[in-house]
Amino acid sequence: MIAYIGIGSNLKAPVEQVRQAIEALSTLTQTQLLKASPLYQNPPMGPAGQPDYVNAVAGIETTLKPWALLSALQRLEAQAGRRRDGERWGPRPLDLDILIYGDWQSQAPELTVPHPGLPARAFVLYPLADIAPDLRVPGHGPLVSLLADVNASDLILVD
Ligand code: ROI
Repeated sequence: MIAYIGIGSNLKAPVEQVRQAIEALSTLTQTQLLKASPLYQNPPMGPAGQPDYVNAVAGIETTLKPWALLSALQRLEAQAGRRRDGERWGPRPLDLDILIYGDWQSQAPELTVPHPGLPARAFVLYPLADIAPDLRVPGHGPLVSLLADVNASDLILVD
C-alpha cells in the first residue's frame, strides 16, 4: 500500500528532527521510503507563542496495516522525545501523521484517515503536491483543487 506521512517539528532543532524522521521512516519494518518532499518552515497553526514549525511529507510503500503503522510512527515520536502529556496543539519535537493510506478511509477518533486537517493546511498540501502532484485525496477529490483554496504565503522553503 502507498501511504503519505505528514512530518512536523517545532522543538529541539526542527530541521534535524524532520530529516532524521525521514531517515527513520526508511528503516521501518515492511516499509520502503519512496519519496520525501522538501522541508518548509511556517508559523504555528493553532495556539500562538510557540516556535515556527518545519513540515514535510514522505511517501512510503508499506505492508503494515494502518493501526500497525500508527504504532510504529508513535514509537518514532517517542524516540524523538515526544511526551503525550503536553497541551493539545502544543509544541512538539516530532509529529508523524498518517495523511493518506491508499484509498482507505477511517473515522476512528484515534486514527482518522485521510487526516482531517489535510484539506485546509498549506503546510501539508504543498509538500504533498511536491511529491504526488496527480494525487486524488479519498473523499476530497484532486489534490490540486484543494491547493487552490489554501494560502502558501507563509511557507518558506528550507534548503
Ligand atoms: N502548525 C504548523 N505550522 N505545523 C504543524 O505541523 C502543526 N501541527 C500541529 C498544530 C499544533 C495544529 N499546528 C501546526 O499539531
